[in-house]
Amino acid sequence: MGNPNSGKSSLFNSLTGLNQQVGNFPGVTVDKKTGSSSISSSLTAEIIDLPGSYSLYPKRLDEWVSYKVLLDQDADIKADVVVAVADASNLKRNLLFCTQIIDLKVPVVIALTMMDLAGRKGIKIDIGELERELGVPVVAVNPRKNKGIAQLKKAIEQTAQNLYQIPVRDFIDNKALATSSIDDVKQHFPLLSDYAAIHYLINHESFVLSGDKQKTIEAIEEKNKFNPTKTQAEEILQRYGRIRQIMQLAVSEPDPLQKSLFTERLDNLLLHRVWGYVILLSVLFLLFQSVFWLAQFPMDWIELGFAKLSQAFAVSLPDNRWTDLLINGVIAGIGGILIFVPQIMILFGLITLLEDTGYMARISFLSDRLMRSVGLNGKSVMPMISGFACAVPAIMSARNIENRKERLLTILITPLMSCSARLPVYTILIGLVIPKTYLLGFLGVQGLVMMGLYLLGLVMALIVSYIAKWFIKINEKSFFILELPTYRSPRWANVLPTMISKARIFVTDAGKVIMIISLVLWALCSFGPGRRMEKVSQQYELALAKPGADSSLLKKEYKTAKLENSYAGILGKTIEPAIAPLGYDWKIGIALITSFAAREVFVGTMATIYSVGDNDEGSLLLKEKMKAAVRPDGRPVFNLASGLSLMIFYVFAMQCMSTLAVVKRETKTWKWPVIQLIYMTGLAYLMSLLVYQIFK
Ligand SMILES: Nc1nc2c(ncn2[C@@H]2O[C@H](COP(=O)(O)OP(=O)(O)OP(=O)(O)O)[C@@H](O)[C@H]2O)c(=O)[nH]1
Ligand SMILES: [Mg+2]
Repeated sequence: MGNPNSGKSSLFNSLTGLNQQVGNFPGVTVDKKTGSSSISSSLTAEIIDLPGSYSLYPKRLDEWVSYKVLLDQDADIKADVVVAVADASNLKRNLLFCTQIIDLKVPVVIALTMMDLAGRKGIKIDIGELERELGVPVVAVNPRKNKGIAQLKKAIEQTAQNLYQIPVRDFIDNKALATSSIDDVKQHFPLLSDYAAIHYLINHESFVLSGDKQKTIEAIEEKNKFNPTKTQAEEILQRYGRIRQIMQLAVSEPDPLQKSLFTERLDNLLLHRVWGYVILLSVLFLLFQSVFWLAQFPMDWIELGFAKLSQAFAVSLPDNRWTDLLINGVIAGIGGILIFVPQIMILFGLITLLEDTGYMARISFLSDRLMRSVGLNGKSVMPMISGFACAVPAIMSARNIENRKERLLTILITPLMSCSARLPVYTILIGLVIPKTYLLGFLGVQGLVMMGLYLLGLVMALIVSYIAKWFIKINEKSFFILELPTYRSPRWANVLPTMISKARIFVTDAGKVIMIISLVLWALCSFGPGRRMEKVSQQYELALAKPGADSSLLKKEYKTAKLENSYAGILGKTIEPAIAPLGYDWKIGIALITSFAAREVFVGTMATIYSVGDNDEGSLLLKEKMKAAVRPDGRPVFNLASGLSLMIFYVFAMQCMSTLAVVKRETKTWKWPVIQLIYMTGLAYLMSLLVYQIFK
């Protein structure tokens, strides 16, 4: 446990060897995460990483997670030892939470992180003295460098074996706060400490207690006229009084005015009222340009590699159904997934850099005013930016927004941010219909369009929020308090593993879905209702058998006819009337249906549809195949109008089951995911219609 951004997850990773997400931003962890660590040769511990909290007065959802564990209200977790992580460079504030935990009379070890930063600030901490004052073991650690971990494990082991006495004296005068109430509560709950009893009085409604016990506590409150607000305020005052004494004894701090820190000097520029925004925009611009530009090389290699591979198989294997399945089902599917790995890795590498240095928190700060004007909060920025990666974790990270209305709005608009699953769709369509030219010699038009699509999602998110805020009736006071972390050099050793792990998640999670859908699709494209397929094959076999027939043309027609009469074709044809006004034909219709569960399936579907029954002729590259596709009247299927319309559709449409599921989980009702599905799909349809009709 500990304050946000104090290094808990880093320590968790050091102890367990796992790779829990770490970032220089308060509120990275929003749920509990478990791992195991061998503490000594005879003791293995289950370590639980928890969300950060500033005090034992939980407001945000993620703070409740930790609070429940500490007060023994979590059904799954009973903590034997609490490791309270305290940021040594902000010790005073961190001690508030630490002393609260100690007063609960649970076994505690304090892990002091950021000693290096404290040293740089000129802060000197007498650890022995601090230990004496707090009455619990204190160990200096640096989880970034794996320092002090052995000592910490030792302290954990000894605490678990009860080698330390739990301090008897409280840091505050609990009795003075609520004398008779505490005694009354303890009559019914004899095992509680005085301080825990106060928390029973304040928060018992959220505890798992029988109806009788609830009534008992309420009666006690009533009888003693217990005033929670006053008690809290009084407690904080007393605690800070005591912490001041401890600090005087154990810590020497230089005059804060004397030394202006690197972070402060940098913030003068990066948070400047003009330059701050100029720099912010340039950073974002560079981010997207590099994603597009850097990734294009490995993407070309992967695409070509797969094309070569399927060609090799086509030549060497017998021409039958199974070869077709291998080449056009399996290989097309895998290739369709792997090609996006470079872009995903580069995007995440760069975002990790921004998070690690601490600049991400500044982005929140800079954009709070804009966010506020549309009903959001500076803290909505972090979920929105994570939304560029994937809406699922992004929506969960909205838990650290205090205000319920702002949190709900953030959840509603986050899926409009272009997630990594849309990237494949954008990439292939841009490559298809946007010329590869440069403005002023260096601004790539394709890159600009890509950035435009991302911006479009972002701007629409703000507009939707502005409109939706009038319809959501929750009245709560809103505020924006965000701790600006100190700038740190990124952990380079962490950037590559993060990139790899994101790629792996994409390949395995999305990959599974894409693979399965590709295989199902291959079957749907290859088979059809018996009679219809038979009729088609009879008709073409006859025509082909005729002497002097143009066999290559006939063969092509035959293939198209087979696809049209397959199950997939029939499905696509059925919805064609609805999507024709958007410029889509029935083949795209099939892709819209299959990608309903997950957007990234679009490209795999295209790959399958355009290659079924097509092993040896024409170009190998999907892009070329799509480029060559024509409508019955001879016009190309993918031109500027239909390409743009399709891109716009994917910017807005809610094509993701996982997102709907997580929104249901976070809002605890089906109402919001349903609203989201309807408004996003409606928006997508209207905007694509508009774009197609304009560019047609
Ligand atoms: N200089 C320095 N940086 C550290 C140390 N420990 C952790 N960090 C950095 O502090 C930042 C926050 O670390 P996290 O482990 O994500 O913090 P957390 O407590 O889990 O944060 P939340 O999940 O947001 O509550 C990261 O950038 C770490 O690399 C340390 O001892 N010294
Ligand atoms: Mg964390």
